[in-house]
Amino acid sequence: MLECLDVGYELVDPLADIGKLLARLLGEHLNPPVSRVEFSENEPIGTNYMLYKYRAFDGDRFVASCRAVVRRRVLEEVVCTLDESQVTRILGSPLREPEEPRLQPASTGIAERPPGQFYIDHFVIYRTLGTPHVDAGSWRLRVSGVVENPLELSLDELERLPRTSLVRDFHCVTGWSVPSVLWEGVRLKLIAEMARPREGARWVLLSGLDGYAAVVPLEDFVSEEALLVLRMNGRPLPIEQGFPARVFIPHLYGWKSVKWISQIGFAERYVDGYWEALGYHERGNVLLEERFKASRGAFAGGRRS
Ligand SMILES: Nc1nc2c(c(=O)[nH]1)N[C@H]1C(S)=C(S)[C@@H](COP(=O)(O)O)O[C@H]1N2
Ligand SMILES: [Mo]
Repeated sequence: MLECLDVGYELVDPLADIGKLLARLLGEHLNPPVSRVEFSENEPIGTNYMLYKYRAFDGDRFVASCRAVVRRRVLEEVVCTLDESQVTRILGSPLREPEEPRLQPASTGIAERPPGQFYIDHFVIYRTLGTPHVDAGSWRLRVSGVVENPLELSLDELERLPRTSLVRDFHCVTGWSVPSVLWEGVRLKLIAEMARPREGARWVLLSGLDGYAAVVPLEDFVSEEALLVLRMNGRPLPIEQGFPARVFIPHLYGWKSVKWISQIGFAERYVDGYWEALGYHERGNVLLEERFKASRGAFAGGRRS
């Protein structure tokens, strides 16, 4: 993984400029170097960002896939995934250990219509790693990490815990939102109270049966409206939407809403989940439009444009 945050590079011709920049960047950091960088596609992420995807080759050999985040003609972030033999991590200046993210103060409320989103009337189903096989009888939710009381809950046990329901919109980081979904489940705060995270716990890694994972700050995990969802719109979760249980935290983007949840791990240090490793934000607060990690540059003092 080659990761550059806070690039702050002004683009004249995005397609060509990013290609050249990637060729230079990969040339500096890879051996043997890259002989060719090819544009593959671009995709809007909300109404304010464009994501450009490239592939890099050494002759005919595929070397890396790269994602470049552009906001108003400024290149903000570059993440390249290299083949496993070459693992390099670059954050701002070369080869530093990933820092603990510094997060802006944020509220856990979600009253307004969030910036950069458009509303549609149905969910777009995502299953980046496929739909896992689920056996409700043997399924367990494991709660572990820096906790006093690790838990293992069956679906029956979960269903007997006190329920909460709320109507909240769902916001995917790519820009679509679904209004007024009825969510029903158990407060994540209750799960935390049962497991009792230790003093130093700061982050929670949520993992699904499909191998997908997302990370959230402890503070957001224990916020009043954060749910372990068992039912949506008055029905049990459809299999493709995470049966038997998924997470939903109304003020965070949808990629944090892990489906087919099977593990909740409390940790002292930040770790990337699936999309965070590809450049998406550590927290993903919807009202602050925390789509990409680069946005923390605004208060880390690194913005150059
Ligand atoms: N286990 C798992 N959870 C996941 C995903 C996934 O691929 N696997 N995709 C995430 C993303 S990016 C979004 S926007 C929502 C989409 O929820 P939906 O499939 O119910 O529309 O699920 C999230 N949870
Ligand atoms: Mo998403």
